Amino acid sequence: MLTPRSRRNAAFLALVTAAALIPVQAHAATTDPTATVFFPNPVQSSGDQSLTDGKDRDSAALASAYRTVTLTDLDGSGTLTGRYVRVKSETGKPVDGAFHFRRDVDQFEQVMGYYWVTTAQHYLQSLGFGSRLRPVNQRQIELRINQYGGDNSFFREDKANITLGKGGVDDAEDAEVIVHEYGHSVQDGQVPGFGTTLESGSIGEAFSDYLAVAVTSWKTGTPTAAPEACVADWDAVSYTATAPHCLRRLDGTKHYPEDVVGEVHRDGEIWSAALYDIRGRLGDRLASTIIVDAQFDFAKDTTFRAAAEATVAAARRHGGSAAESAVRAAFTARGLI
Ligand SMILES: [Ca+2]
Ligand SMILES: [Ca+2]
Ligand SMILES: [Ca+2]
Ligand SMILES: [Zn+2]
Repeated sequence: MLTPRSRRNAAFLALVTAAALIPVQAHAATTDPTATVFFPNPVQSSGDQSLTDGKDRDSAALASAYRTVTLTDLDGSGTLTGRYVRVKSETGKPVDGAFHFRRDVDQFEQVMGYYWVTTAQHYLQSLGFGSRLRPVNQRQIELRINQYGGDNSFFREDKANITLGKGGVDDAEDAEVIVHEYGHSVQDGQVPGFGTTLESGSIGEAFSDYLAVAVTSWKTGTPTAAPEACVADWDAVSYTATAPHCLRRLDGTKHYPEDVVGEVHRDGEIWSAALYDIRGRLGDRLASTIIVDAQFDFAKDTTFRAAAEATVAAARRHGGSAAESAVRAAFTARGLI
């Protein structure tokens, strides 16, 4: 029997129950927001090597390069703050609640930075890092877009953070530049302070180029209109005269030691060609699993030879003797073992 008091309590409880349900329903109805990005960059997606920066102007020729995607892992604040990256812009207003911009608006690069860093982390997780394998760089990094005058982006090892500049084509308009910088963060996450010498620094540049291609091919499909081995096809239109426009390539013919010139990006092409060869022999998934897992065993001042041996050992762990011989053959072909 319900007394007036218990009837009131029942009514109150019903209200409480309803109130408690509302946020749950609202939360369930909330979907991750959509955003506009390049996928991964206009030259790679269109194959049009004649596209130019045009001083950051948007144009009809670029219309087909935009793609609607979903932003995941956001903290719900409306800003580009999420599990794996927090975007801090030093140019333009910070993004707040809306994520659809074109390239002539500064917020476009902020959205690109958020989306592609998060995508790169998802790629690593898709290989099993953070589940069947140990996590790789599962921390919130900071990504800055600034007016740094030179055409360069860089990784600040003291903070594991990324700065993307705006020289030529804005660096963050090319997913491969973003993921390249994230590659340095990944290596720092695995071996703090990694890359203190010419050879270890070259491995850093090489792995970052490799990751840029692996992540973008994983997300957007193997390019059909541009060479897959070409890194930063869009950013490179500002500083390369010949097509295809590439910052660097993963399929060069450099050989150790006679092609060493003493500069990390150029010498890195010896290492990145070996990584790309491994990927060609074993497929993306096994190759990247081996390559990334091996890096946990690198000294921060590793030599090419020691790193190659660690990668061969990782190949044996993950793919047995067949993978081991494939990886050894790729390094042997470059003179690295
Ligand atoms: Ca721009
Ligand atoms: Ca640039
Ligand atoms: Ca590319
Ligand atoms: Zn780099």
